[in-house]
Amino acid sequence: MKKKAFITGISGQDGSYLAEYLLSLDYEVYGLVRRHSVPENQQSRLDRIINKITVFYGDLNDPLSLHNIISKLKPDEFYNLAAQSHVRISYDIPKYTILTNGCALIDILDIIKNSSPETKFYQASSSEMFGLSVDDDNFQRESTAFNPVSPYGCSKVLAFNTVRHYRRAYKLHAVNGILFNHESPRRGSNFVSSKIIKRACEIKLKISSELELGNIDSYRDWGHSKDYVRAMHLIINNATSDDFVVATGETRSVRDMCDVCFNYLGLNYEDYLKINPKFLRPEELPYLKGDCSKLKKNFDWKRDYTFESMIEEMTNHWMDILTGKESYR
Ligand code: F7E
Repeated sequence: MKKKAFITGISGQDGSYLAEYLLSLDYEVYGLVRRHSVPENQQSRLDRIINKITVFYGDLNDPLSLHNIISKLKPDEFYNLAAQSHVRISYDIPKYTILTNGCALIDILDIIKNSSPETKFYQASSSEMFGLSVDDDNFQRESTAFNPVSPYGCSKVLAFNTVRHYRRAYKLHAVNGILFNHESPRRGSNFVSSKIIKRACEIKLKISSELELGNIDSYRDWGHSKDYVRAMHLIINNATSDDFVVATGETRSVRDMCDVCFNYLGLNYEDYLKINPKFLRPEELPYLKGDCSKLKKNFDWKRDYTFESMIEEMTNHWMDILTGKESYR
């Protein structure tokens, strides 16, 4: 019998790549989407696979909708990828962010405990939980203390701890993947990677003349979403419930990202960059670099993309979109 996987956030960057990956492993794939007024926008990342998956309407903030689905479906694997995932916006809607990303976990895990206790549960935890904490060797890892600097980071710490609590108290197979930043052509255009790359392509095509950013001297550990969804599947299927960092072990600044992308297009970012305080955050997270040696020790996982090859793929994608060529990656 085929295994059943249920993915919240299936229409997002990670959800859509994970759905494709699980289909390739012969899973039955189910997912949760929220009602949107323009469904075309919401489901564009699922266009290629929409006939191979089953999508339910629901919401993390509506436990009844989740109960109705989970108690009937009883999935083998539940991936909780849905979230208010934008850190800057979380300062504008802090309570909504904490309710959706944090408090909703209590309902979800209780539904699993009561109606489908054999379901394996994966929580999309985030490097944003580390905030200002860095170990002496300049890495963050599973043992690094959490010191979040945003409502988003706080919400993810709540979810992380709720998962651990349900695993210890009720013996659920519930795990956290602590993912550092990960990008792709499917990244939303208000995250910095897509924002820089889309605008650089527009400048190259003379549609735009300027790139406005906030803090360009913050450092992030940037991987590719396609590489990271493979790690999610390994982590949820680990023999014991455990938590793993997923990262590249390299850190690059926002400035570096501008440099690599503009260079690839034969441009100099300094000719176009303007700093706009509107894009600064009330509290900044200056530096992230993840140590994923625990993941590599436990599983045969390695990444296919480098920072440069990811930026090239994203740049080619946006060039195709802006010049009217079909592009689906
Ligand atoms: O910002 C700086 C900004 O919004 C990256 C999410 O997936 O990863 C992501 O969170 C950096 C920050 O991602 C602009 O201050 C400068 O230092 O692409 P971002 P993020 O906040 O790191 C974590 C791991 C998650 O879990 C989140 O869900 O870029 N930055 N200027 C800017 N950022 C944006 N968005 N826009 C700017 O104009």
